[in-house]
Amino acid sequence: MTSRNQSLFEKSQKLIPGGVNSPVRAFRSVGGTPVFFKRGLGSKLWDEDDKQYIDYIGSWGPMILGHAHPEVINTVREVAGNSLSFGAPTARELDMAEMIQKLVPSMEQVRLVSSGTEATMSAIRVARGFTGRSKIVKFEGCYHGHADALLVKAGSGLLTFGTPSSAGVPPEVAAHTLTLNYNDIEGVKTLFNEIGDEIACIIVEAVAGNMNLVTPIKGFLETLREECTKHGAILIFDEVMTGFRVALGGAQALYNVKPDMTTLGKVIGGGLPVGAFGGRADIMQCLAPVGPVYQAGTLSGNPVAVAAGMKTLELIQAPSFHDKLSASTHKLMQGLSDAAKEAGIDFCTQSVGGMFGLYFSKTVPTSFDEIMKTDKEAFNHFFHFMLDEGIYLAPSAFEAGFVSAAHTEEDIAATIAAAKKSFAKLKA
Ligand code: KE4
Repeated sequence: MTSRNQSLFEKSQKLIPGGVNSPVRAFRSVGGTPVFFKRGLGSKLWDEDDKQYIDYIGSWGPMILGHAHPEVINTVREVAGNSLSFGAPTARELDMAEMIQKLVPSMEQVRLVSSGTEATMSAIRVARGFTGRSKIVKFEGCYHGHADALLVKAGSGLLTFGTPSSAGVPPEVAAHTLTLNYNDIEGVKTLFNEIGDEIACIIVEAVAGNMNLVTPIKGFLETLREECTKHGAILIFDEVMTGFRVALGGAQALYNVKPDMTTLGKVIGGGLPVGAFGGRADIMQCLAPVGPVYQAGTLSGNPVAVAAGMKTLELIQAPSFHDKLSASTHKLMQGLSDAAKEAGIDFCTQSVGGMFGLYFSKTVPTSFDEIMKTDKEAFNHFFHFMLDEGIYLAPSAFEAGFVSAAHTEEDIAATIAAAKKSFAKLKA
């Protein structure tokens, strides 16, 4: 009997490319039919066939409180009644700017946008406008949204002039993007020794979550800071995923490295479209209408989205919120690792705050190359076995997972029990 998911997917592919509004949702990496959801509450989701799942994607990070948190929903209901948008300044945007500065002190000035992509695209433009330089540096395996300059993949080797990893990106645009290997401290030093004074900025996921989870090795972030300072380049921490997730103050608080600029998204909107970029006031003063770098947005600072974000940021400041989130995430990781060990499967895990990585490999990867050597096929089978058990993991071996404050001890236990069954099927 065709499920509603299948019939919806067949229809949606006729009107929406790949049947989805964002590629990773299409299950192309893991195969099978994507799940169409209609309702979420706390840690749970229900699909169009009324099947229940424990959700470990949380909309790719925003749902840190869990789905349909009553206080967030009530706030949205209240604010929406006063109009959905003005296209003019509101006091609430000032409240959000003050909240961001309180939680991320390096963001002396901030501008709100409507997505992480807008935030990183704008931050790059400001860095180029402030320095007068064109070259930017990113790291292979890091994803910063789909702005042209950032859809660039390295060739082989430590240093390469970028070639586009997407059609439609002119080679002339990609040529300004240099790509290094994440955690390659010597590669960073070599590049800056050679052309440091031509580099406008480095943009980096201070904890990488878009090649699966890869954490910075000791000295990596510090080296980026030192080299940027020495050569007058701007250090941008893309904390769209890590902001308010790995710690209340983000990765920069966790690792005590201060970037010149930071980009935010996801949690900051609580599930509604909010992004932000900001940093040193002298840099941000380059922005129109004060300075020569143009950037704009009809719905930037949208009152309803900002209200949802403000309520979310308020609630995650509850006493020991992040300690509890880290503890439940760690407990899940430990349980999954133990289950794999019992089954004799090469599998390991790691977590940072409320985000985690699952790896079908003997050791935790610390680089893109090591990630690419993990057993993708084993992950894909595991993903589907877990999905059958009602556990919704990221549909790709190259994504991080997310736990919310709504995940209970029972959820963690049920997930570990489902993993035991799934590992047994893998062994069979
Ligand atoms: P958005 O434009 O999707 O709001 O943000 C782009 C972005 C920027 N920076 C980082 C570190 C990010 O992780 C993202 C988006 N993350 C992906 C998950 N891997 C979003 C999911 C999707 O593309 O559908």
